[in-house]
Amino acid sequence: AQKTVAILGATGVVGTQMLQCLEERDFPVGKLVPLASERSVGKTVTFRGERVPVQLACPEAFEGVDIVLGAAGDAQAKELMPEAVKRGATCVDNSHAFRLYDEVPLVIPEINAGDIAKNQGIIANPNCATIIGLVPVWPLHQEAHVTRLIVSTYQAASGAGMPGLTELEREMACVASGEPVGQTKPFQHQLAVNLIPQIGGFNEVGYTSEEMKMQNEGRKIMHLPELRVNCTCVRVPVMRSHSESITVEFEKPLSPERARQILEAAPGVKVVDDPANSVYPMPLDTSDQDLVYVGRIREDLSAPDGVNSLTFWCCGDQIRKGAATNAVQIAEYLL
Ligand code: 11C
Repeated sequence: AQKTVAILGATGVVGTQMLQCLEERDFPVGKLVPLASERSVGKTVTFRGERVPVQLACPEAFEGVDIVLGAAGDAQAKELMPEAVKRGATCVDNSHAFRLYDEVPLVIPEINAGDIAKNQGIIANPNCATIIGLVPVWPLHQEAHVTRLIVSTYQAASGAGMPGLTELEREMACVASGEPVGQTKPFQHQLAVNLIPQIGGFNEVGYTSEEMKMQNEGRKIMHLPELRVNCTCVRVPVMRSHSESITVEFEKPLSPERARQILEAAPGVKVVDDPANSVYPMPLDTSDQDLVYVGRIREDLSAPDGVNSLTFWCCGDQIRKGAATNAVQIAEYLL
C-alpha cells in the first residue's frame, strides 16, 4: 500500500539524500510531506521529477502521515517526533535525542533488524560513524565474539551537514588563493590542510560525545552491554565518506584470511583489499554509494599472547549508509 511519508529536515544534506534514497529504492510513497523550519518554507524539494513545496515543521503537519523520516537536530526531534507518534505515525529518527531510550530500538538493519518490531512509535538511526564501523564488525562478531574495539575515525566535513560542506569548500578556496581563512564555523578550527581531533563536546574524562556514541550505541545495537570501546574521532578535510581504523579483540581466534572470507559474504560490505597493488578503501571511492568498503585486513601485531585481535580499515558514505540509506532500510521493514 502507498504511504504518506514526511521528511523532517527535508532541505538539509541528510533530508535531501533521504528523498533520493526513497526514489532509488522505489519506496511506496503515495504522498510526500517535506517539512523544515520557517526559513525553508517557500522552498521546494524535487521528488520523482516534481517540485514539492516545503511545509512548516509543526505538530499539525503530521496529520495523516504514516512514516516520518527525521533528519533534524535533537531539539526539533524531541519536540516533534512525539507529536507525530501521537497522530499515528511511525518515526525513524536520525537525531541523537532518543537513541539510548530503552523503549526506542536503535537499528542497523544488517545487525539488529529484529529490534524494529519492539518500537513504540520511534526507531532511532545510529550515529554515522557507529554505522560505518559496526557493519563490518558484526559479521566477525558472529564468528569469533567481539570483546573490545579500538577505533580511530577520520570523519568528513559533511558529517557536520551542509554548513560543514560549504565551510570546507570556502576554506580550500581561501587556501588556494592565499587569502586568510577567517572564521571557521561550524568547526572549532580551520579544517582545510588540517585535522581537528574534536567532534562534539568533551566529557569529564576527556572523551568527546561523538567518541562515546561508538561505545554506548555499539553496546545497544549489538546487544553487548559489556563491550569495551576506545574511540578517537577526528574531523578531516574530506568532503564526503567517513573512514575508520578499527582493531577488534575477539574471544576466539580469527585469522585475517577467515575474516576476509566472512566479510566477502557479509551484507552491506565490499572487501577492497589488495595492498600489494595499492588497492584499499578510500573516501573518494566510497562516496555516493551504500556499501562499507573494508580493506587492510591484518593481524594485530601488538596483541599480547593469548589475545585474538585483528585490525582493518573501512570507509563508507556517512550521508547514505551512515544516515539516509540506513533510515530508509528501517522504513522498508515497517512496510
Ligand atoms: C559528524 N557524526 O560527523 C557526526 C554527525 O549523532 O548523528 C552526526 C551526529 C549524530 O559530525
